[in-house]
Amino acid sequence: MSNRTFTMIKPDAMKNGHAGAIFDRIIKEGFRVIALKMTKLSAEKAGEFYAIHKGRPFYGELVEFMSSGPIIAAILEKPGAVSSFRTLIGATDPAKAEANTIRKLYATSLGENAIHGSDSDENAKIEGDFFFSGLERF
Ligand code: 3AN
Repeated sequence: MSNRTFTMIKPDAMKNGHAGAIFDRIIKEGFRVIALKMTKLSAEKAGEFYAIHKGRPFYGELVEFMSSGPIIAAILEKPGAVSSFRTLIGATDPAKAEANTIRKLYATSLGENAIHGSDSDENAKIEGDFFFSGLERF
């Protein structure tokens, strides 16, 4: 079990002014920030990041949304980071997310759901490497 995960605060949460509150919550839940940046994905880069979903009916919509505005990307550290962070963000569909999870509090809809969290240690490494070089990690 690795102790790192990768997250993005998505364009809906950025646009709706929730980034500060979300980040504050993440820190209060005991995650240490290893790497952090605000950036904007091109449609091509968003497509690459979500390549696993290519062919799904929502892929085009997802790529369009994720390249629609800035995001904040981060690598976070905590024991059992991947599962602990997935619990903190809640279910993909905010309507089904547990009370007080980040998606329940801040997500707009199933497609525009405020925050990403890696679903495995393997993907956490792939996703962190997608955004950050060694020089950007602390
Ligand atoms: P999660 O982000 O909870 O791991 P995934 O990996 O199944 O969920 O989906 C990646 C992203 O694709 C979701 N965060 C959401 O924005 C979008 N998505 C997933 N399922 C749907 C769906 N049925 N309709 C629209 N968008 C979806």
